[in-house]
Amino acid sequence: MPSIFTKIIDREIPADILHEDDLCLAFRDIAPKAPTHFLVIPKKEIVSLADLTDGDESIVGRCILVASQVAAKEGLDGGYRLVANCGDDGGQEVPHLHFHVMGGRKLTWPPG
Ligand code: IU
Repeated sequence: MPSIFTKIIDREIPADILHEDDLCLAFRDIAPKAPTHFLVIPKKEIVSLADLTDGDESIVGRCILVASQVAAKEGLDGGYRLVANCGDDGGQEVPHLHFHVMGGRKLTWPPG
């Protein structure tokens, strides 16, 4: 089942897109938890980290590289956090793999 993020990839619903390439998309989180909060998602419909296979290495690598590059463009010079929630216990709500990038304030650790 395509998730809402597939609709964002397909431009069926709007999003503030920060980066797009052949493998992934970065866009601002609709409910930001930090002054800067964006998501990086693979275009491939992968549900979560738990569903990755060997062939997905380049996709995940690109997503993390894009996270770093967009964070730099967003001016997150003081640092930021990269998070991927996985499954119910991990607090994942949208069943399409995504990496949160949050910054612009001092983040606490550990998360709840
Ligand atoms: P989670 O890791 O699955 O809990 O995070 C999903 C995120 O997707 C969450 O931060 C939402 O605010 C965000 N989001 C969004 O940016 N746009 C949407 O249309 C929907 C969720 I639905």
